Amino acid sequence: MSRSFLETGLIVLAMLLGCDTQDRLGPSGDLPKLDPKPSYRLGFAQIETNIPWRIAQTESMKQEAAKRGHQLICTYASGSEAKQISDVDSLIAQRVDAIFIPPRSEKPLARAVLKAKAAGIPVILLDRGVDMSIAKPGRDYVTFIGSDFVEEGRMAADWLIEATDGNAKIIQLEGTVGSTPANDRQRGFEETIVQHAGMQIIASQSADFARDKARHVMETLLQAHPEVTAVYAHGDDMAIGAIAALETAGRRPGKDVLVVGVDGSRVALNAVIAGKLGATIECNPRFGPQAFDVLEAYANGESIPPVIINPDRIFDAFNAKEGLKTAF
Ligand code: GYE
Repeated sequence: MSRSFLETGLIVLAMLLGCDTQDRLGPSGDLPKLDPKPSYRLGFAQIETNIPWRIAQTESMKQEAAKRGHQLICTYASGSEAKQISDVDSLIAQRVDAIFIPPRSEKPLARAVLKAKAAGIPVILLDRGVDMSIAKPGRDYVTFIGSDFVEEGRMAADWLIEATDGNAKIIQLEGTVGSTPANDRQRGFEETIVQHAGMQIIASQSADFARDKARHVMETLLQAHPEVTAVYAHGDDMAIGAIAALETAGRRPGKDVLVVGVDGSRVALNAVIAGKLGATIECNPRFGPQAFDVLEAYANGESIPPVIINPDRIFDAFNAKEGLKTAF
């Protein structure tokens, strides 16, 4: 297909500006529109149902939808990317007005976002991102709402550096492979500890954000690395699993092995109060009010920033009780 002089000129200009030509040419560059309506039929393609963080997020989405009079069709992917992709397909087939997705991992779900876009359905990403070389905010999906996970990793590292005087042999329990929080919590943590010669990661392995997996992984790692003095878990459930493994092995979590987690969950805050967990970095799962505010603003034609970051606190022995008042 031959291009007009003007098209060729625009392509060259876009290339010079470092932009994907799709951004500028043709209707595929546009985000699907959402007409302002008093009530929507919406999809929420949730990852799983069985961890407190996910349960709290789903609850918050359902409550807020009900409060505002929207219908929310929830699907649950049982922790499987393939199922989450087919859930998005089914929401597309049901012609919902828009879809909220917390992508289990970045690459596979980027394709699902593009499919929804091709079907003319706007997508808002909640709490996890997609591979931005495949799908871009403001072009392929409306926005990402969630935490700055790199910053969370830095906060966990800063706490551990201070608590250990910059000397620790660390086991890192990573979240789901290829997911934004696992990638970025690892990056923020490692970038920070690298500046301290005494902070050393002796083993790093995924436990998929799950408590039982973390307990098993930790049991094995403990045998290979009895010299461990600290555990950094990308999620509180894994931190709790690690604490259980440490106790089974006769180690004293919080005393001879310091543990730091992320999420600020109720069970984690109680572990902080019990002296077994050193600290947990907040990552609030209650997305409902914000998610629907953004959706409605988008429908009203307001310009939406491509990334919307929620601020997080750190909970340790000083403020864990305070955190319990609103914890999930
Ligand atoms: O930290 C973890 C959950 O994507 C930010 O997912 C979320 C993470 C959260 O499984 O506990």
